[in-house]
Amino acid sequence: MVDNVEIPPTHPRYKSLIIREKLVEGFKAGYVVPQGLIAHGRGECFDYLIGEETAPFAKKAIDAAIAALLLAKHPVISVNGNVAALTPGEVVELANIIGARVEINLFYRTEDRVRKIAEILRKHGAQEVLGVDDATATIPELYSERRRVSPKGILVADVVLVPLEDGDRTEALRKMGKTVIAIDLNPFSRTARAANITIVDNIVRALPLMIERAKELKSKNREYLRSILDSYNNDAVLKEAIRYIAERLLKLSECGRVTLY
Ligand code: PTJ
Repeated sequence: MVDNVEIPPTHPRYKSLIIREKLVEGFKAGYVVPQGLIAHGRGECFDYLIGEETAPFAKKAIDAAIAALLLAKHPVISVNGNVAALTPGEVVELANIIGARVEINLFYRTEDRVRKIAEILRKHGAQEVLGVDDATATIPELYSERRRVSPKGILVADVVLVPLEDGDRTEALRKMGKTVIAIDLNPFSRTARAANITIVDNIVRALPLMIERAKELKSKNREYLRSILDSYNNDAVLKEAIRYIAERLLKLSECGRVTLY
């Protein structure tokens, strides 16, 4: 039930509508920004293009991402408004499995939003949330509110997971020598191209798969994890994503009919 309007589970776009409603609820509660709704629309469009399922290129990136996070000394998962609305429980669960810290980092930072997002994460079991009262350090050469980071978190992290990100911070974090893992449905975005590892998938599918893989890979030795990372090539994975979309569209354009009736 949303605003007294029932979304029937039989609706062909039920899952997608429920995801939208989570963001709208977050917007009404004041922790998702209007720009977050626009960002989601862009994501939805790319999700249509990849067929709304996790493709092989995303699975490769997920394996590399988990290997990097498990090998890291100071892994950090960065959380913004959209992430808090869509996957708060999954962020906390993944952080617990891989031993990562969770830090709130917002493009449109206000103390009120930070407080609300921290509350949501704590409600989902987070013992520690960085970036609340301790965002006292700054990322050099970054002039947006995203520059404010915790000295215990992103500042000293060697690997940072940045879901639904804007490109500037990814580039700035790379310049600081950090390994950046992005989750971004748009394989053409600056973030996707600047990250070391880009998971081109919807965060609502990617995070549960990351949790599954983290449980499996956690027992493997460091050499095994290193071999996954060494054989990973982000440029090749992004090209695979673009080719996948192009071939899928070509196939659709050549099939008998694309109309429903
Ligand atoms: O909460 P704040 O203040 O930190 O602001 C968050 C937003 C998302 C508004 C801010 O980071 C922003 O403006 O992001 P961009 O530059 O619009 O980039 C967001 C990227 O995430 C776009 O490339 C979208 O395609 C992608 N995206 C949107 N929804 C999803 C997604 N990727 C994966 N899963 C999604 N559900």
